[in-house]
Amino acid sequence: MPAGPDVPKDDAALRLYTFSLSHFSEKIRWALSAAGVAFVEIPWTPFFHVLRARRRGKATTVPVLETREGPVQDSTRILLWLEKHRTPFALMPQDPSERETALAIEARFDEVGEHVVRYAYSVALDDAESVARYWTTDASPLQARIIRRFFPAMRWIFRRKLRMSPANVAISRSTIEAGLAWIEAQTTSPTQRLVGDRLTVADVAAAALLAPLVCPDEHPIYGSSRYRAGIAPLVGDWQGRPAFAWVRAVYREHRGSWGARAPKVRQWIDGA
Ligand SMILES: N[C@@H](CCC(=O)N[C@@H](CS)C(=O)NCC(=O)O)C(=O)O
Repeated sequence: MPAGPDVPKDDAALRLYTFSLSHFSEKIRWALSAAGVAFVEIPWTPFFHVLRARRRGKATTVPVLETREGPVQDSTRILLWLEKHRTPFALMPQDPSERETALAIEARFDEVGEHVVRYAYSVALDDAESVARYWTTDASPLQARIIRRFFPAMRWIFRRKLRMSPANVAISRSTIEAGLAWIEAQTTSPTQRLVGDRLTVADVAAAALLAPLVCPDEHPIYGSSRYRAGIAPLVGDWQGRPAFAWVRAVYREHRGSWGARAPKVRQWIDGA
């Protein structure tokens, strides 16, 4: 049985629509937890999310935050909404110049994050069983059957959407490599934060968007044995890099609880 979504218990809380697998969703899941903002996560299933997302925004992407004022789509817009409506939003620096720096770093790693998707899937998509598990983590039994039945077609569509080609994968790898080098140029130790001496949106964005490559223990999918084995050929050269140590340290020190579903999700990915 797929891990399945949690049933929302608190109607007053913000609702966060995600994919369990999505690193842009992880960025917001983490930002909300770290800032102490109550929310209920509702994980969607890829492919079946399209109409639900379109009803709430211009794009089909997650995360989407459902608020009393209406839905907010896009992780950066969600952070700006939180800054305005959940004051003081602890992850956004108050000092204007630090705030600008933090948002510029967040934007930089959003771009790296887009390349992480293409790079990770360049190998992961070859392993149909693993990807079927990632995509059906929160699926209903019918959705899971449909995904498995039509997996080859879905994979083909997905490769086209990602504009997967050897040349583009090479561009993605070098963009990620530049992101790692940038972290290494900014930090002298894994405990250093990117703006000031406290956790900000800059650290959360950089760590969450690199997490599919670094595979921190705290994430139930990226830290699973199955996921780590699949990604290993892509990240072997980077394991000893200070930027990887930095991401691991940010997760260890600041990630806290991923959510009550974490054991179920890990079991779904790694179970027999
Ligand atoms: N700029 C968006 C990017 C989000 C994004 O790319 N989400 C992916 C999952 S990591 C997604 O929803 N893909 C499905 C789709 O595009 O329909 C953000 O910051 O929220």
